[in-house]
Amino acid sequence: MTTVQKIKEIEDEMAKTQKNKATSYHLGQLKAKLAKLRRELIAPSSGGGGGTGVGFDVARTGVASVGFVGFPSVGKSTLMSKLTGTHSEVSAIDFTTLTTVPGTVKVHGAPIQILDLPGIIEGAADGKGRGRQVIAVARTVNLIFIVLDVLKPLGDKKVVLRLRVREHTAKFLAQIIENELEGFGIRLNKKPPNITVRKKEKGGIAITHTVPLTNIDQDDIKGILNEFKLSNCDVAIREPNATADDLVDVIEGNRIYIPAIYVLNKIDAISIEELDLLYKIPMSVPISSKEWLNIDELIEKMWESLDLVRVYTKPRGLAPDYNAPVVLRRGKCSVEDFCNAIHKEIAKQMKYAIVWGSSAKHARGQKVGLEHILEDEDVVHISKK
Ligand SMILES: Nc1nc2c(ncn2[C@@H]2O[C@H](COP(=O)(O)OP(=O)(O)OP(=O)(O)O)[C@@H](O)[C@H]2O)c(=O)[nH]1
Ligand SMILES: [Mg+2]
Repeated sequence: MTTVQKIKEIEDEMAKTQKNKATSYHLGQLKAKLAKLRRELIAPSSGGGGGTGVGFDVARTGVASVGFVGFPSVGKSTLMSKLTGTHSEVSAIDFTTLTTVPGTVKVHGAPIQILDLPGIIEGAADGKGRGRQVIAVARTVNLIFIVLDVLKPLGDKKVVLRLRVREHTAKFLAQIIENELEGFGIRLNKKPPNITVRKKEKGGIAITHTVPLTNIDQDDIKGILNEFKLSNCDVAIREPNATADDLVDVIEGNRIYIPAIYVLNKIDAISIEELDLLYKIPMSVPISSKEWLNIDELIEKMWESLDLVRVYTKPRGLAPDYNAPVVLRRGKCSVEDFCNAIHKEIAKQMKYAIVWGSSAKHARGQKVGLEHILEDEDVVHISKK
């Protein structure tokens, strides 16, 4: 039996098993088994559908990257070509794009790399088409655009029906793509769960929680730990409404948490009433890449999601240079990171820095050291030894 078949079998068994006190432990075990099989699929050495991003990955430029993921012919390449000015083949035929096509767009002075990817289909994570290579590249980006075609697959439905159906279909199609990414260890618009599992030499299992356990019980937890052969460990749950999946994610540990925006494309071909409904879908931006509608909102949302920190340099006695910010990533935006982004020698030569802006304590500027954390649009002067 192939890994994909084994996964299918466990999924079927889980669907058949009603969750109650008597089955909790067993369901926990099945969840853990599923995660282990999925790990086999992600591993580069496994067969069926090719390895990871080999041949699909491209040189990385810019401070952050955005990957376009979606079914074929939804308009990913049209959007990428127009955003970046880089040519990526467009056609009405499915699977036009065959590999990663990189381009760059400048947003608020920051160069952002855009990766146009081949279309994926349901079953991609299990090795259908080039899905796994595509998703392997998606694992490495800072933001994912899930691009959807709002016209599909409702072309021939009656108008009245279409109105309500569009909203549901868009959500449904988004879910299929999301499942494929999840199957590959990508978690969208989520933070790592606040759960710790600490292995010990002996002493058995101790479970503590600072929040009520609403979606998981002690038996689920024990079932999962047993399947992972964790017989001596401390489990601490601080995540409100933690699920069995959250626990499995923490134990497996190779999950990647990436923000995502649902890009609902081709709104040039729908009515205003339909558009109103699409606006209700969370984390989404309706656009038309062909007619260039609402692209400004998309770029703004992209900028917010990337959460970048622009820092302006101020030479002694001169005004800050607002045209060329040093762009840093949140979580890597100390004065030291700022120095290193300019030149690796600067941090060593620095005596102190003066910072103006939201991270500074007072408006006249604050004297700080290398460890100071900068905020977006701060101005920094480096004083050398
Ligand atoms: N009406 C309309 N058609 C669009 C829009 N954007 C793209 N299209 C059309 O949709 C078709 C597919 O566009 P592509 O950009 O090649 O789609 P893709 O997602 O890159 O497709 P693959 O590379 O095969 O995955 C082309 O015929 C485009 O002209 C849009 O905003 N509105
Ligand atoms: Mg394409």
